[in-house]
Amino acid sequence: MDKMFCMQCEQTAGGKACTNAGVCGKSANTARLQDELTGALITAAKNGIELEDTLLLESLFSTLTNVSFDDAALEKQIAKIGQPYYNLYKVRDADEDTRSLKTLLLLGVRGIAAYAYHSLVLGYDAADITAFIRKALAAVSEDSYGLNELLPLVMECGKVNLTALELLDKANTETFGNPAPVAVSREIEPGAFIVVSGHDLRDLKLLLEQTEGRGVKVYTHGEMLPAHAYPGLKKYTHLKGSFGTAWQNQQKEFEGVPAPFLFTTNCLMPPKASYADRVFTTAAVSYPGLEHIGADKDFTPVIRKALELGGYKEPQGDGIFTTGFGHHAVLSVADTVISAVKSGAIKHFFLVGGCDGAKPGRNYFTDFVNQTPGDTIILTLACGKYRFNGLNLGAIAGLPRILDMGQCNDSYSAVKVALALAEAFNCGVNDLPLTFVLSWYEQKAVSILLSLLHLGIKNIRLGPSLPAFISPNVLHYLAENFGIKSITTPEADLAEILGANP
Ligand code: SF4
Ligand code: SF3
Repeated sequence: MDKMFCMQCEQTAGGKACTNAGVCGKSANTARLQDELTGALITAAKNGIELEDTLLLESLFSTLTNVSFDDAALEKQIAKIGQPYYNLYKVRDADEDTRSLKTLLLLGVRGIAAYAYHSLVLGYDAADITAFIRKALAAVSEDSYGLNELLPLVMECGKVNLTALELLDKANTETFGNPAPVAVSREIEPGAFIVVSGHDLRDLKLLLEQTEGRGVKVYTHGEMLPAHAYPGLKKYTHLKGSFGTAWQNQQKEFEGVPAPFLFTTNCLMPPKASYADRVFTTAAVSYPGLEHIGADKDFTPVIRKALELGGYKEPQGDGIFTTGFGHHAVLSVADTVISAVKSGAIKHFFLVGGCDGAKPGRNYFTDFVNQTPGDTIILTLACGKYRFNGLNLGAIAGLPRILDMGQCNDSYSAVKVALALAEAFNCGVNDLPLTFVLSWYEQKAVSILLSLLHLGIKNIRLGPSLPAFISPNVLHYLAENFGIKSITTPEADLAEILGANP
């Protein structure tokens, strides 16, 4: 018998499932506990027991890839729920299409939970969203459910995720202001500093408050880069710049750095012994042996560690990353964009974004962007942007050709811009010269993909490989109805896209 069964992310073993240990570093025991936690949530939902929203969302968040590796923390969470667990092996033993759709629903719900969690901590009520999560969790346990019952739920999952993204956009912009384009320095100045990773802007804000006047600078890592664009965060002069690149490079990039790292969400990789003493976690992120900052958000241990390590003596690194092109910034120059399209200065838009990962096939996204013609604009978001956000591809109509719209959490911006363009040109989104070329890795990408399908967006290209949990019939359905396809080569894909939409 397999020691575990997990197929939820793109790097799953052999493109099928991790059955012995996770490629991500998750042990079989952790995988079992995450199944039990999910199973306990399913039982509660099935029996109409309304768990508190925070408990529900945080529990689901801790089952996302690269969030919790901590058996004791998971056991504690299971105890808080206090329900017998529904055995997820029942889903795995179902026919392949039922299994595929139930998995899609469950993973989509995990993604939604992550987004709703960030809104909830900023004081935004997510009750409509958690009501759907409960309904979806209960549906996973319905043995009689097949294609007819599950497909509509999977589509509804995309709709609800869009609501969650819209709520998060409201929560972030009302709390921290509208992001504005900004050039973020990649130089690390001498002196004590903290590197903060993940997606949670509230955690960053609290850390900035607690470090103010303490002689400790703060640098963002990975998905935290777009935080520099928010007036409510940028105003802290000790929020200095950006450290490193995407999550999968952390074991290399963290080595020998004289500063602590704080993970507010995914993607945490098992830390190497050489730097484990300086990695801190908070919220749903947890790893055995690492110091965890609790709900009181007292970051004193992190600050103490920064002062103790002292930082670099000389400046390190150079260059910039540009970010902050959220819907507010892009739509404020909508007239310029529209006339550039009308005059032929902009021929095509590509949304190239999503999650990054370690597979060599991900060079596709770098090559693709490098090969896009000079009269095209690349919108990007999430950590997949690190494949090309260091490139200088010039500008059109005063806009850089690569526009970073933010985190995966800011996907609502891309949707809003696409809908506004469609309205301006009086056509449907699918009639726009706009193509989605998405990379996926974990479950938040699954929920975003479902949102794009809910909006009826067609011909999305997905890579580097298709999810292992999509059965041939479900894939056929997605290809027939939405024209979803796998990426091939940048040359062939570009020729096809631009040939079809000159
Ligand atoms: Fe494997 Fe991904 Fe699951 Fe980790 S999260 S165990 S790598 S499928
Ligand atoms: Fe990245 Fe983990 Fe998905 Fe927010 S940080 S996008 S992978």
